[in-house]
Amino acid sequence: MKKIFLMGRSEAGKTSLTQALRGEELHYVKTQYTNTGEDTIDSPGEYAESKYFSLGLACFSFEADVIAVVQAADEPYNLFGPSLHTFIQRPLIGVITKTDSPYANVPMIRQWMENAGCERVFEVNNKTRDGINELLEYLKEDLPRMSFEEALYRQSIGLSEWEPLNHMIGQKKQSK
Ligand SMILES: Nc1nc2c(ncn2[C@@H]2O[C@H](COP(=O)(O)OP(=O)(O)OP(=O)(O)O)[C@@H](O)[C@H]2O)c(=O)[nH]1
Ligand SMILES: [Mg+2]
Repeated sequence: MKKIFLMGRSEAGKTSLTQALRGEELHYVKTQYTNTGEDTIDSPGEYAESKYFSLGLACFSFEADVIAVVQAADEPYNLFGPSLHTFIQRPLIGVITKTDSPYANVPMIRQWMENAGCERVFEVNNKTRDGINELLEYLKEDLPRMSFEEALYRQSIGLSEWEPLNHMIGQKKQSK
C-alpha cells in the first residue's frame, strides 16, 4: 500500500478522506497538527494557507510515497501554483472531494490540478464513498523499492524516480 500525504486548505475534506479510506463512519475532528497513520499523513489546512508554514508540507512529503493535493469541488479559489510537482520528489495526484456539493465545479478544479502537475485526478464523495474504491485501487500497489544508485541513474537520464525505465526508452525511440 502506498503511503499518501494529504495537503489542502482547511475544510477541503482531508480528514474525512482518511476516514473514508479506512472504511470508517465520517466524524468531524479539526486537525490541529500533522498526523501520521499507517497509510496516510493528514496535515492541517493552515499549512497550505500560510506561506510561512507551507515549507513544512514539502518536508512532511518526504515521509510519503505519493502526495495528494486535496481540493473540494466547491472551492472558490486555488491555493496551489502551477508546476507544484517540480519541488516535490514524489508522484503528485489530485483528489477532488465534495463532488456532491450544489456549488461543485469539477472541471475547474481538475484544471487547477493538472496545472499543478498532478499525474492522476480522482473525484470522490467522502459521505457516500463514491470514487473511494478507485483511489484505493491506485494506492494498493506498492511503489518498487530502489537503491540510491538506481535513483541516481534515473536522475542522470532525466527521469522521475517512479517512472518505469522502458517508458523513457520508448520516448527516446519516438524522438529519433
Ligand atoms: N458533502 C460533503 N461534505 C464533506 C465531504 N468531505 C468532507 N465533508 C465535510 O466537510 C467538513 C470538513 O471536512 P474535514 O475532513 O474535517 O476537512 P479537513 O480538510 O480535514 O480540514 P482541516 O482539518 O481544518 O484541515 C466536514 O463537515 C465534513 O463532513 C464530501 O465529500 N462531501
Ligand atoms: Mg483535518
